[in-house]
Amino acid sequence: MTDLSRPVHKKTWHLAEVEALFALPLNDLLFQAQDVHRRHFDANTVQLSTLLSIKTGGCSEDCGYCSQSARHDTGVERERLMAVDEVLAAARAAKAAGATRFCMGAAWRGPKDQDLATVEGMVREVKALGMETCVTLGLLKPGQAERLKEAGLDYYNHNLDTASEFYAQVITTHTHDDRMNTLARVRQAGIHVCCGGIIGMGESRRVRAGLVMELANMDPQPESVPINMLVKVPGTPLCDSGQAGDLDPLEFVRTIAVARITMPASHVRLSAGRQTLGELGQALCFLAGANSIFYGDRLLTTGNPDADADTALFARLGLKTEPARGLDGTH
Ligand code: SAM
Ligand code: DTB
Ligand code: SF4
Repeated sequence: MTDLSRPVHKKTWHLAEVEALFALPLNDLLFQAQDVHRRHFDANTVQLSTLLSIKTGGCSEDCGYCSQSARHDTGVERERLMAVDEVLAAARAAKAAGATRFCMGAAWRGPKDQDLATVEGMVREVKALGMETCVTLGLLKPGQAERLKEAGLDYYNHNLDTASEFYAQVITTHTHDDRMNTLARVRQAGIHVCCGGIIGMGESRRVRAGLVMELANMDPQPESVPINMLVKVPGTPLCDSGQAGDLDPLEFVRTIAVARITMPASHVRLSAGRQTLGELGQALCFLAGANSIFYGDRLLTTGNPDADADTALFARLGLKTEPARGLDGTH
């Protein structure tokens, strides 16, 4: 099992190298990805995280894929920040269903200090259940990551979403550099980094390779790398404009494999899009080196396979689930 506390040093990836991986015959790419996967992980074990939207909709940002932007008319109802006891009830249910990590997401550009105090309470209580904790709250100001660390936060999710060259075509209210600054603050505070992106937004293969290259060149590499397939939500610019087009699901499988090869010790999470991929598509993603999923019948505002369907799929594939870590973050 990999030791997340040990710095993993690695090569610098160049765009042409990452593009060359994408261009391999699929069988060769999957073979390489499996080889790398088996050298770093048990190939038949998957980690389960359950998501909860603790503050929904009404976000100031204009992310072109997002159902929760106040600028997009998607029918998502705005909800205020949840109370700690409601969050705790959901975390208990997730634990009982077999999740080891509980991820709390808020539709904010970034947290206000007062709201952060409430989230700190959530982190403390979820951690006390014996679960790993993760939050995704947007951009952090100096000092906020330290407060979360102090509350017991294990992971902060903050995605690059797409390569820097394509960023402004998807989001204009903040920049790729703003995201990098928050990631540096999270790392500096000693919190594990969960950072990935979205595939299927109408980007080229070069952009997909650029995203993976940027993730793989972080030093240290993110411990967790969620790869999302765009969920097309009516009312969002990426859905309504038709810009996203239809992604070949094998291109998504390739992206997982390239992430696995370039980030050998990271958990690569098969994230949004599992309902679209279906069971054979998901099986290919596991073969390509995905070893983590979001577990539970909702992501933030959209659907996800239900727990029974996942249990049945794991049984068919002979997959086991990763046991919970100790409260100190070690195995
Ligand atoms: N507001 C915070 C932020 O932007 O970091 C946290 C929540 S935001 C919804 C978390 C991530 O969900 C985004 O960075 C994006 O990668 C993913 N996401 C949101 N909507 C999506 C969609 N329609 N399809 C796929 N992924 C999506
Ligand atoms: C991530 O990379 N994917 C998750 C989690 N991090 C927060 C969110 C997916 C959201 C999909 C669209 C929705 O349900 O609103
Ligand atoms: Fe807001 Fe996050 Fe959605 Fe962007 S992705 S609109 S920051 S909730």
